Amino acid sequence: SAYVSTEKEKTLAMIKPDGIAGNYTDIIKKTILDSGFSITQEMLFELNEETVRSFYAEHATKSFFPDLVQYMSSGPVLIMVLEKVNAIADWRALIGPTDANNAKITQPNSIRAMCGLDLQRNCIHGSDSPQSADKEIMFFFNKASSDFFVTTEVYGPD
Ligand code: RTP
Ligand code: MG
Repeated sequence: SAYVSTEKEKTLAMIKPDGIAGNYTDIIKKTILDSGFSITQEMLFELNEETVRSFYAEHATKSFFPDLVQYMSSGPVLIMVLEKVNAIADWRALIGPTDANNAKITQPNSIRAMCGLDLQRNCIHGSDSPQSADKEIMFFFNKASSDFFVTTEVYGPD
C-alpha cells in the first residue's frame, strides 16, 4: 500500500498457530523490538472458530475461508499491539508477502521468509490499512477486555 504516515501509529500483529508451535515467538519479538516498534499490549489467546470467522470476515466468500478458520483456531496465537511512526506500513513490509514461499525468494529478510511455510501457514498477521488497524485493535482489546487476559505496557525497543 502507498499509505505512509509521519505520526506515531498502532497496528495489530498476531503470531499465528504455526509460529507459536514452531517456537518462533522469541525471535519474532526480538525482530519487532530491533526494528523500532514498541509492544504496548499483548495477549496469548486461543481463537475459537466463531472469533476467526468474525476477524477474517472480509474473506468469508473465498474458497480458502474454511481452511483459514481451521488453521487459525488450531492452537494458541500471540496478539500484540505495535507502536512506532508509520507502524502500519512498516509492519506489513517487515512481515513480507502473504505466500511464505514467495517471501523466501523476494524478501528473504522478512518474518514470513524466516518462519512461514506456504501460502496459508505464513506464521504472522499484520493490519493492512489504518482502518483495519483501528478495527482489529478494537476487536481484541477495546471491545470486551474482560473476556481476555490482557497485559498492558509490555516493553519498548530500547
Ligand atoms: P493476514 O491478513 O493474515 O495478515 O494476511 P495477508 O493480508 O497477507 O493475506 P490475506 O489475503 O488477508 O489472507 C488472510 C490469510 O488467509 C490465508 N490464505 N490462504 N489458501 C489460500 O489461497 C490462502 N490465501 C490466503 C493466509 O493465512 C493469509 O495470511
Ligand atoms: Mg489480510
